[in-house]
Amino acid sequence: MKGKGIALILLLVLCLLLSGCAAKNNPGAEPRLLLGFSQLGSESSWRIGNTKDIEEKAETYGISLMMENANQKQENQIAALRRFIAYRVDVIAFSPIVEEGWDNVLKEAKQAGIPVVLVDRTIKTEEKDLYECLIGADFYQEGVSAANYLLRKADRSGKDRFQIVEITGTEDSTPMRQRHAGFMDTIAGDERMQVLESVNGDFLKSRGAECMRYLLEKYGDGIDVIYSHNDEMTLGALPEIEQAGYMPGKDMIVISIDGGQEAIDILKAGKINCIVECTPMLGSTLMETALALKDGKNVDPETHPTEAVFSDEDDLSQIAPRGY
Ligand code: GZL
Repeated sequence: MKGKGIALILLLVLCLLLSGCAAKNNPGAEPRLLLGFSQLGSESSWRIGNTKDIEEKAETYGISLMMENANQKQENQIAALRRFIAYRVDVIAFSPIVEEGWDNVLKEAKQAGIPVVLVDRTIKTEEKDLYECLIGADFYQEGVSAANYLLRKADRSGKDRFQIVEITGTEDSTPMRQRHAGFMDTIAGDERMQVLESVNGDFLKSRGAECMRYLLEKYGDGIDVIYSHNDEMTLGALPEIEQAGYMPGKDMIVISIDGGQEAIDILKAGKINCIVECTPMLGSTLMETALALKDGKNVDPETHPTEAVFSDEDDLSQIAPRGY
């Protein structure tokens, strides 16, 4: 009996805390719904901007948000989803760190009758109807855009050989798989393009530096192009290129993805040649989708934000402040 009493008290405390949260989000009125969101981590400026946008938009839309940060661990995300199910939230949303391994917990959400929204990244599953929709970038297109920039630059240069190194994001994540595929499919068949090696930087600045050090030691001035799957790893790689005696953006073409303020400023300084935008501002679409699902409305299976490409082909003075 004693254990049950403690559990009841804890649940009561949690409800009081959440109602306080609801009051903050939407003073004077009941929250419109309770959204459980599992964020995968805080590995990059992109991720931090994404988290901030989701928190701000929950407040704007009067939605009570239970957010849990998984610190880059899939098991933490699965545990968070189970807590959301136990708490009987109205809608579950999460950004899956990798594509595989979600079937069991998503079947539990389905059995509990709680709709699930994928944010930013997707999952691979043989099961049907484990989630309602995906809100996130078209990463394959981002890879295509990166490669198309390189092909245009190659055409202008008149050179007949471009040796490429690739620093990839988190293994088996959607952006890593699709940014790689989009880029490689686009350069395939162009005899000028030769990929020397792809190494995994896990979307982290420190790992981007390690990868670049390794690649410079192995290939040195044989490197003509660095294709990096996110700005964080690019920011780690640039000092390594300079310490090895090369000028990034001049001696080596640097292509990156995300488009946060720090990287855009370095693009303007000429040390990065091209940044493919990947917006983290997915909060409004997520809140509108959650409200539609709560009301039993149909939602689009996939929503891809419109994204730009910023490069040394453009007038970079026109780029508005990035907000992440
Ligand atoms: C892309 C997102 C990626 C970013 C990285 O939508 O999943 O994860 O490109 C982040 O910066 O780590």
